[in-house]
Amino acid sequence: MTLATALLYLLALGVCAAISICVYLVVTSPPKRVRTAHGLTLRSSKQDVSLPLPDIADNASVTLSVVVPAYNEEERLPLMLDETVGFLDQRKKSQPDFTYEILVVDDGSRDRTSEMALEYAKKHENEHIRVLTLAANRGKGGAVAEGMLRARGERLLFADADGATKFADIEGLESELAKLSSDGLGVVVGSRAHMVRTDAVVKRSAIRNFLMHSFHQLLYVLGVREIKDTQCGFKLFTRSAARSIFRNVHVEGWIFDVEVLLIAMHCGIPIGEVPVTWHEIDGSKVSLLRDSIRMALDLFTIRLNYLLGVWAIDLAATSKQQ
Ligand SMILES: Nc1nc2c(ncn2[C@@H]2O[C@H](COP(=O)(O)OP(=O)(O)OP(=O)(O)O)[C@@H](O)[C@H]2O)c(=O)[nH]1
Ligand SMILES: *[C@@H]1O[C@H](CO)[C@@H](O)[C@H](O)[C@H]1NC(C)=O
Ligand SMILES: [Mg+2]
Repeated sequence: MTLATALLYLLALGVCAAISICVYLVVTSPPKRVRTAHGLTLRSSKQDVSLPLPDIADNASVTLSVVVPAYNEEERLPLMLDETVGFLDQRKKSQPDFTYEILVVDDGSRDRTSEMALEYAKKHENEHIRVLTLAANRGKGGAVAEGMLRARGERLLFADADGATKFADIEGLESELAKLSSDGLGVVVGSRAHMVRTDAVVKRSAIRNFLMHSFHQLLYVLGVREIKDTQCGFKLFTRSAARSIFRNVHVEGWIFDVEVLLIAMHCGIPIGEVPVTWHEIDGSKVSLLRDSIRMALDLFTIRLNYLLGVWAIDLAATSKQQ
């Protein structure tokens, strides 16, 4: 066997391997969820019974919804709620028309996250806090999507339960959204890109920073180029944008933010990015190695499925009437 034939065999082997990996990723990728009320309970501190579930297709009935995905967050959540409620009650005082809801989405926690949130609401006599409990754990993407589809706001923010972002930074997102949204469509994402040269990032472990840079390279190759920080847990949507996007998502894990942005781009929804204050909070639930591999595979899955047309964006689901 000559060197040339050996190389040819090797090449053929490589192509076969690549094709098998692609087929595997497409075959094992999640279908779009059929959204039902099954396994969802919505409660406030007032009633013990489950409230009727609102639908993102309905008209808004509050000004702002804050959706908080929470998985085993009984320890970190109260502090986040203090800050959020403090800010929003203050705004309510200065703007009598302003109304809000905080929708804590308990992602099938094994601790007392839901009970904690309800007790918090009762103790502070806050009727704006609602708790949506998912029967089983779905991942951050699943929790955010279910929350968005059951929220009532004209505008909808999702914010991490650890309170890593200073809540007052929502003002920057709101003014950017007011500027860029057209036809009621718009998304503004919080960004930590300005912090890359600061201690918060430099002091992180080398492996973490290496993974962060690789992730950015991968995103660039996959076509997400305008947005510097896709993963920040602080994103604001108009109601129409949330309706278009969250009825079309497939991915429920950590990488869901990328699919959210890809759908927004596909639908021609304007996207803005605004710097936010961010402090690393202890108790992160991300496992570096396992979640990095998962995220890289999911990225390819997303790209392949849209490329091959296996996942299609249902534009009818994005229209208002329905
Ligand atoms: N780990 C995990 N978090 C979830 C899940 N569902 C929802 N979340 C929420 O996702 C948010 C982000 O979690 P963090 O552990 O702070 O992770 P992170 O902020 O992406 O990562 P760090 O930069 O390490 O803080 C929190 O509000 C979690 O409660 C889940 O299934 N697993
Ligand atoms: C929702 O709002 C639109 C426009 O403001 C209005 O025409 C429609 O009747 C409203 N629908 C309901 C169910 O209130
Ligand atoms: Mg965090």
